[in-house]
Amino acid sequence: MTETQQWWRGAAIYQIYPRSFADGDGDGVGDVAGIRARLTHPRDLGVDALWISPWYVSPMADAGYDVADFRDIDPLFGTLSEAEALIREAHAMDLRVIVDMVPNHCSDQHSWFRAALAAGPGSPERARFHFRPGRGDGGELPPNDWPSHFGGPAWHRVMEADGTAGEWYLHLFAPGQPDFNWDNPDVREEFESVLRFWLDRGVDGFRIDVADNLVKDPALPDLASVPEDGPSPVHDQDGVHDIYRSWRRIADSYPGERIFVGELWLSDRERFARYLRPDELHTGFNFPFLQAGFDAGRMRAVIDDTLAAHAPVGAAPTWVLSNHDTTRHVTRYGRADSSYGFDRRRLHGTPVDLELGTRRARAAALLTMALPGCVYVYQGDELGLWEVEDIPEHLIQDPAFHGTAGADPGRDGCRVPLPWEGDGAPFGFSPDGATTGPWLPQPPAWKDHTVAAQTGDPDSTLELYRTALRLRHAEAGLGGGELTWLDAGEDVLAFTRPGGFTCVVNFSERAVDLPEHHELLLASGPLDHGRLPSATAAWLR
Ligand code: TEU
Repeated sequence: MTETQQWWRGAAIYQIYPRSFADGDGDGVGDVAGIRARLTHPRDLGVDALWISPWYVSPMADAGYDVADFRDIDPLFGTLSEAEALIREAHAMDLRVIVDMVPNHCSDQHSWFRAALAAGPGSPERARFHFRPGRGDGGELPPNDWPSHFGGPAWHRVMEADGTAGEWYLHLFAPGQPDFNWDNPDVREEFESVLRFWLDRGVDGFRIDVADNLVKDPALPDLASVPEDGPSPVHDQDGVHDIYRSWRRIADSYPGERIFVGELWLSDRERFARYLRPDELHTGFNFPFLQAGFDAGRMRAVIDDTLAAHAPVGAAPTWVLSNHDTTRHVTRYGRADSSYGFDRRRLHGTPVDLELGTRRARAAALLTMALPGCVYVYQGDELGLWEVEDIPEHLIQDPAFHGTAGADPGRDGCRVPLPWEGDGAPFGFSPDGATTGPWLPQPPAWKDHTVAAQTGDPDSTLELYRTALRLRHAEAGLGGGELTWLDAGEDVLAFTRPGGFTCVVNFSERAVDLPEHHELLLASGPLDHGRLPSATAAWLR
């Protein structure tokens, strides 16, 4: 691994969702063997690091975000020694490896939770979680009014050892994901040990799942009793920062630069930036940018807000267009309303112009890669994949779908296995002779979107990403550094970066003139007699 100063500030990071990246053993589900066999893909794409979504032992109530053992790999994905080999092989290709850490909750099959159930009310084992007696005469009502993200109350009642209905435990997500009690010293010690376990294995950092949720108001007050403008009892409690200060000390005690990126869905920019103080996390996902939609005014406002919020703490911003939880941006940008919110059901299934969505997605890719900071690519972004919105219901696995009886369409549509090569499913996702098809069906139209079909085609989205990432590396002014806006007219965003680099994105309906330049470095689509067409971006010198 070559050591560079603060590598994350300008890094391009590729998110691998192991279930859906590549299947090495032919069971229809991606695995570590598949990732190892396909490592040349992110290398050739030109990214600096991989973020690997959870691969730990899990009953898969939430696709691996329900962890039963933080120190081992699920047999579905492979073994710990394969994971160690993957880390070594990635390093040998100059790819850093970030693993997912899920500290808010574990699986109901985790040994600590099983011990808590067995030990009964009032035990030290239960104190590691949030167990409470129910309300109502017989304790038949949940302890408070908190809802689960996946539908229904955030509480589940357990059966005690004597066979009677007993206490309730808190789960902000699925019932199979009990929340840890972060006021308990065992929990803190355990996670510090888990971090060391993976740092000892050479990982370069951690993506922290729901990073602002860990600490709860100890009174667990009803949401209905909390003033609307007051602090939330569930999100962004001040006490969470202590945890990250101690985590940072651990990461900093290791050689090389080991980093954290927090999953922080916080709209308050000042509160967000607190997580990025110099002794806390290095970076946090910038979701307001993802949510803005393809809109010049909203995107510019978010970019300005982002830069302004990060400056006082000296942190590097991140730019994310999609991930394993959000509707793929080709689809979002193909809709009349291209914004994104948690009410996925609102837009799901409404008309999509995939051609328009693709043009906008390509332009947005050049925009994000030209902005100051670190850029994330979710597997399949580089292939121009869209959201699959017609998965047969009986195949859907996402607890967000099942917990809401289908009212929430869920997130499986962005988790469909990648197409690598060939004219039909499984498109090289599984090896020849696989016993079953991919865990979710791939659209036949993806035959034109495989890695093989796009490789060498200069007009393909894959080659656009490869060229853009190569230029981004070569241009000294990209990655970290300053941005200066140019006045390029209404509905056009244009800015310069150090070294005479200019990025222009045309959000308007008509072609516009390009600012003065002597070299066109790259464009997201063909120019129109030297002018920049609608929904197109260009990089100039
Ligand atoms: O996501 C947390 C989160 O807040 C949302 O993105 C979540 O997907 C949404 O509220 C569900 O409707 C993280 C992970 O990225 C996600 O995959 C996990 O399901 C979740 O935490 C629980 O670990």
